[in-house]
Amino acid sequence: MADIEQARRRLAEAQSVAVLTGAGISAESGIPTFRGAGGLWNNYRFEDLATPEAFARDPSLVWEWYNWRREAIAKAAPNAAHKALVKLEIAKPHFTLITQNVDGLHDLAGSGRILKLHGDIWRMRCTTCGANWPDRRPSLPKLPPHCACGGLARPGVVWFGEPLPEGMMKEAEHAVESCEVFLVVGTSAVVYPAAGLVPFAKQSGAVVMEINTEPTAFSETVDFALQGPAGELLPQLL
Ligand code: BJW
Ligand code: ZN
Repeated sequence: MADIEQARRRLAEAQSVAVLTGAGISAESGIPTFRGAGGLWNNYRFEDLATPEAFARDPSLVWEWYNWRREAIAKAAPNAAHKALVKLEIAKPHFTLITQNVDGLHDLAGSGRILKLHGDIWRMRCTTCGANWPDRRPSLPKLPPHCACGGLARPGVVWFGEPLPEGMMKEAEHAVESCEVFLVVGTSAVVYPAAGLVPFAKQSGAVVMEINTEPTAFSETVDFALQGPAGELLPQLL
């Protein structure tokens, strides 16, 4: 409890804050995480579903999985943690939200600018002409979907082995380098380059606070490792 009180004070004093979120922030909205208890990768092999090779092999299988996830995500609403970050954004002169999540719950909560490092499940991209468009339909009527040009469409997300959206990591690094407090919420911090932002923040002199229900590889090295659900701890921290 003393820890959270001290963290709360440090956060209140900061003018410049950057936040990195992961699947854990949406767990309380009912969206499964990837790793840990109930994680998607316990039941599915990412090599079959979340790589460009998997999509080239079997686009329909990959799309069935993404369609199932779209249906589940469409039923979910932002929770107290997503909402707390909107309040934080309003309160701070300098604020950057960096997320690994593709679920769009930060948008629905009302966050302004979001650096979506791993893309957006509600966007599509054409594998032929490169067109890129939003599609909010919870369930797609015909799989696999196609572009107006006739090319095969893919989910607008970043799979293993693919580069992150152009320039986005640079923007994230810039925000992390110049923040006073770096808040890391609900990520196992094992997927790079996103995970590298945590040690980078420390090296750049930020106070690093982690909120997670479990210890992570970085819990020992951060300034505050707050253990508990984000939907409870984040509102307490503000
Ligand atoms: C709670 C909670 C509650 C629960 N409250 N907390 C060897 C070494 C280093 C790197 C590599 C390597 N081999 C390959 C790589 C690179 C690879 C990588 O990092 N692999 C590692 C896994 C080893 N990275 C990549 O391939 C990336 N690209 C890249 O490196 O490109 C280089 C390149 C350059 C130029 C040309 C070509 C290439 C891309 C990574 C893409 C990741 N994609 C996914 C899928 C996205 C689409 C989709 O959603 O389907 O992104 S994988 C998945 O993991 C998803 C997530 O964004 C990402 C991170 O997961 P996250 O958010 O941390 O979730 P979890 O589930 O892991 O953790 C949840 C946490 O919440 C847990 O800790 C819980 O305890 C906690 N929690 N409830 C608070 N209520
Ligand atoms: Zn096209």
